[in-house]
Amino acid sequence: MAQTARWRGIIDAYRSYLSLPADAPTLTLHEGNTPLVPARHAGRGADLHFKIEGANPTGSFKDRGMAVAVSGAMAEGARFLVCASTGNTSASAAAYAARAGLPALLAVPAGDGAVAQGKLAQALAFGARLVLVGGNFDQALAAVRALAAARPDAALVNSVNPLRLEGQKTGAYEVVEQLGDAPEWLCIPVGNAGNISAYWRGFCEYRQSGRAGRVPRLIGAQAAGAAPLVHGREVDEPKTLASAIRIGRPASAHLARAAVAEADGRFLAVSDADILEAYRFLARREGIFCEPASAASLAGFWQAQRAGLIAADQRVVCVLTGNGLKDPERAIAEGEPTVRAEPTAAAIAAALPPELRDA
Ligand code: AN7
Repeated sequence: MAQTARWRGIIDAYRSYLSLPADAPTLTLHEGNTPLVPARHAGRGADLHFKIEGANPTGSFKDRGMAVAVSGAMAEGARFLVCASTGNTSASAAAYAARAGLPALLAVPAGDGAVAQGKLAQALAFGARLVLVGGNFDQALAAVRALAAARPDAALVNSVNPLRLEGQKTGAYEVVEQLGDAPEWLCIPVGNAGNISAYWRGFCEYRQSGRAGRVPRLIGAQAAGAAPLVHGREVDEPKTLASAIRIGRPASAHLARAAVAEADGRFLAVSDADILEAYRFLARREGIFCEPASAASLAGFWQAQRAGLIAADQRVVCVLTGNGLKDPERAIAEGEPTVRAEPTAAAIAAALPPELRDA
């Protein structure tokens, strides 16, 4: 692995592995090189690790793909970036657009809770033009694809842009480098189905070049109300509290299906209750604050373990795709009630649980 002390992002580390035009600049916010943290309790007998993609510059894995896609857009001379998003793609596009000096046009679903607040805040902070579309993500994506097809001066930076998956496959490279080989299983949330396809490509490339001795089996975790790949048919009105993966017509469904078939993997539907249980467990028992969509990977792991698919001592990686701060409203809703107190030691100590009130 490129040395951590001089880490300068994924293009610097992996350019020769990326199908990026030779004249493309190295646009970077030093994304990648994220921690792989062993679970303390969540493994329940398995050798479980978390890939903390929330540690990326804008708080999600999208930065890996965006660095490459926006570098490519600069090489092409694009005049603006455009994307549809459930929030993280737009936050990342806005940041890299700012860095590149390009305008960003972001189409996100309108409506209460359609996009988590932190992601909207990021898009606005980075100065992007935010368009609230009267429809869901799938409709917004269809619209921006049409827009980009009619505008040769636009760079579409959704994961239908091949450079996005090129960047995102570096997550798999890092997992292999951090563990010394691929894990036996990789569990990952699936929305538009780009990231699972990118990880699979990364693992296959590392096995082919001899850097890895094996490829993992894949668990693609979808929210039960937005699980087209589990049920084999598109979902017109996807529903889940995990707004990042509220997607009914995944653009990379074909790639993801092929990946899971080759990997002898599974797509699993996890309920919102299971997602919340994993979300709370990660924060309260592991000290890891991810967003609800990311917790779907742990919920998927637990489901596969309960079903006997994953054996007791196997090595597993759950990709935690986004930072918990992306969705502050969910965190606050799930928190313990707050209490008010006068500014005295006794009043504040009274908030301790009964068994801790006396020294
Ligand atoms: C935290 O931002 O689709 O299956 O528009 O934000 O590659 O889509 C986000 C997806 C998982 C699913 N976890 O990845 C968007 C968007 C988080 C995400 C996914 C997303 P894909």
